[in-house]
Amino acid sequence: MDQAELLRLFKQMVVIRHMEERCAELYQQGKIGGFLHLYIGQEATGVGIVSARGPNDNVITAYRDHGIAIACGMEPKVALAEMLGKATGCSKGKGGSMHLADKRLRYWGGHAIVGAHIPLADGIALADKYRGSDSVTICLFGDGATNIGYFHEALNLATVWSLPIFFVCENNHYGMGTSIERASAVPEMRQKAAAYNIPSAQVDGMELLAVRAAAEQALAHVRSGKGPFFLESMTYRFRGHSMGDPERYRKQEEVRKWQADDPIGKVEKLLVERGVSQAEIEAREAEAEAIVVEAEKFAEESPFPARGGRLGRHLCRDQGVLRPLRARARARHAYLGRGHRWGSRGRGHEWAQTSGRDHDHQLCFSGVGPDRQPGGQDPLHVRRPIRSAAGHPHHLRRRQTIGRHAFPDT
Ligand SMILES: Cc1ncc(C[n+]2csc(CCOP(=O)(O)OP(=O)(O)O)c2C)c(N)n1
Ligand SMILES: [Mg+2]
Repeated sequence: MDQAELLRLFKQMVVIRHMEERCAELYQQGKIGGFLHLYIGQEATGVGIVSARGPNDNVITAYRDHGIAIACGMEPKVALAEMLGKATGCSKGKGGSMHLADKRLRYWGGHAIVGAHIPLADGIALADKYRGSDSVTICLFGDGATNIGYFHEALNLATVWSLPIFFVCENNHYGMGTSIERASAVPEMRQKAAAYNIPSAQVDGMELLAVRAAAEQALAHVRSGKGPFFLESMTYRFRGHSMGDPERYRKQEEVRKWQADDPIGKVEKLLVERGVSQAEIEAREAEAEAIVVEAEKFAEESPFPARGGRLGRHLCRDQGVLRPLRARARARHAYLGRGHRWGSRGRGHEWAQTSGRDHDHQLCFSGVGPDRQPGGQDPLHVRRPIRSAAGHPHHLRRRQTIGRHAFPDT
């Protein structure tokens, strides 16, 4: 890879890292609603894979989708606006963090149901094959998704129909709070591809160049008409599964070990080895930071979607929808065993609040604004602090610094 391309990808990774750090803050401030799954630590995988795609190749992923969206060419301001529920977002503020998508970029999202987008990738690839195009569909998913039925059905059909699909498993070693050892029958996710006669490889997902090279090989294989290929990228998320994850399932020692392998620090080191000056690297970092500052300003200043509209009518005003959501929230509060109260903040916005031992938590249901998604499938998801991040121990503990872990001398 030439210097200019390496610098471009370095900057892209830094943009993703900064954006994710800002997302964490905005979430703590209550400006991002619903769930938020950060990509911090996995940047080399997303950027390495997507940078290898051809102009007509499709990309589809799960809910840990912000980094992939940026790698696909989505402007950070559009992604952030979507997360803040603003009308200028890629889904007009009605999709949120887990549903970043833009068909003009051939980026098909952002999907919240584990594994459910894998058969969709089959469909996209089938359409391309039917039309006689040479496009490949790149389908990213987590290690946890390989244990679900959709995955197996989709891999089976991909071989039966010889579909042009590049399956990429981002193995970050955990599905929520469950380690792969406790959830998977086999230690390597790529072994599952063998059952469907799909050739596979494994790559160090913390090494940008290794991921890029593996992706190029895989894409060439698929594009030559040999059917699907499966790549397992060994990576790690430095933050919790989603915001508010107390991370009782892993030791900080383990997290620190992986942080020392920071994928951004590694690219920085490589740039220095290739003779790029520290000033040039810092200039790219500053440009990346400025893009994110500008994006946040744009998102904050953008308007919320207008009231009404089809989605608003269905989600907000249709009591038939709201009632079951309310019942579900009541059940959740009973489960958490905490006192609760109900209220309304106008605009069809129903909310509930509990008081916990450590700090307050809230669940929100709404069709508009930052709290527009139904929250809470489990205690990991619903435990999020109200408003300010001040004094929140998880937040303070996990602030990241770009590159410094892997490259302490600069
Ligand atoms: C069908 C389904 N079951 C359960 C969940 C709850 N859930 C959300 S994320 C997740 C873990 C998935 O782990 P993995 O595929 O490894 O992705 P990662 O979060 O590590 O990126 C689970 C079980 C869900 N969203 N959908
Ligand atoms: Mg995982």
